[in-house]
Amino acid sequence: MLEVGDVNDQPPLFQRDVYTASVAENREPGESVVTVSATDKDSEENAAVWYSLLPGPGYDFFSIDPHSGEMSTTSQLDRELHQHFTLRGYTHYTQQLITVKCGVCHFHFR
Ligand SMILES: [Ca+2]
Ligand SMILES: [Ca+2]
Repeated sequence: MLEVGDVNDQPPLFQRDVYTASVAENREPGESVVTVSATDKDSEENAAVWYSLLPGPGYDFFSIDPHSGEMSTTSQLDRELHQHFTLRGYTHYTQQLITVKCGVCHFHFR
């Protein structure tokens, strides 16, 4: 029997190029914003995906979980200072860049 091993020949691909999200101002840091997702058609470790944000304006207000792709805030946002952010995300194995557009909305009292 010849065992056929998987070769890491498939790059992770995002399902979308642009994600839009909104987050309310004055929330505690750690507020979930959006979860981005890329899939890789290889097997097991060859299908691992690591997510990152590209350094740029406003990116220090957000962090991304490298495994889950969940983006969250790292500090409170003030709509009077920032009404929206445009962030770029990528995976470590491809050059594909995604755009995450995040609006900051007013807190709604309920
Ligand atoms: Ca493969
Ligand atoms: Ca792969």
